[in-house]
Amino acid sequence: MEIMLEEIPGFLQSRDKFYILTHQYPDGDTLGSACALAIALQKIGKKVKVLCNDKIPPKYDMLFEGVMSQNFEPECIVSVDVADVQLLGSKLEKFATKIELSIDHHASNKKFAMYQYTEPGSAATAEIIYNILKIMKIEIDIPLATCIYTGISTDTGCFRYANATPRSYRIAADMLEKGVDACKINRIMFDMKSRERLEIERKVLDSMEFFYDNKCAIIHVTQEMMQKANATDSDVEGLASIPRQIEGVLVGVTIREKKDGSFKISVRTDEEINASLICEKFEGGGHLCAAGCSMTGSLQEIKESIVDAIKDFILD
Ligand SMILES: [Mn+2]
Repeated sequence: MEIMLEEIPGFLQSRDKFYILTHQYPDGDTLGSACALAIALQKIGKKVKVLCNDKIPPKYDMLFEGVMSQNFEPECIVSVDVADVQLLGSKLEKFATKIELSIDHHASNKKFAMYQYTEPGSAATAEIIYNILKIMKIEIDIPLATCIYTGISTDTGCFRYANATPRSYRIAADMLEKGVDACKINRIMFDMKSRERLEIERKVLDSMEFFYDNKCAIIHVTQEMMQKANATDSDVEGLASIPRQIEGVLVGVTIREKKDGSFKISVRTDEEINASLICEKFEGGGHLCAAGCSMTGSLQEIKESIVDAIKDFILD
């Protein structure tokens, strides 16, 4: 059932031992939100553990600086920024039916938790966490501010995407006033690249194909390409933004082969085309300009189905 934002503090206060679940292929928002909530709950004497299916990429280490690592049996399981239990990944799927509270900003959220709070107007789940901390009157120190700022800046592409609202900027400004080193965070999140990342980018650019009068660009990354570039999952994060950078491209698609041989599709669009509707054709979803889905089959078959699905959106 739905829960109101104002009810969340009472919910959290009435429980003591929390597991906070993040989504697989973690990003700055799921980890920033989870760590911010963990630090806040620790401040009021709760036991908290942040869990993720995947190994945390080193660039996010700073988010965990204020989070204690401890072992205990949970009394309450919370998920943050997780739109669907399938996104928990195989290591966390055992918790799928036990999630008591889900806090999320994806309009496509599958409402799997006992108590669900979804705010699609929020650019990042971290904005919702910020509002919860405000109601709880928790003092925002630098470790907390770092988590919140990182969540908002990463989900808005450093405040460049259409999802960034005046509120996103206001919360970020508040975090700057709390002493957060935004310049350092932005450099780590947006400028820094590993050598492996550059190698995989080189291969991915080679894979690019254009359709519909160059209005649609598709790139792919296979496990074989990743092996040749010695790239890990974190090295391929954010590749989805590449096709849409090209002048005249309205729909950018990234097809990424997962370890199990299935494919993850990321669609990025201009505001005039709804990325979420394209992905819903393949049982996925997301936001207006950024959405995703999963598919199985050969790379060529998948590419053909997607190109076909996009046709109605591009040619009208
Ligand atoms: Mn998010």
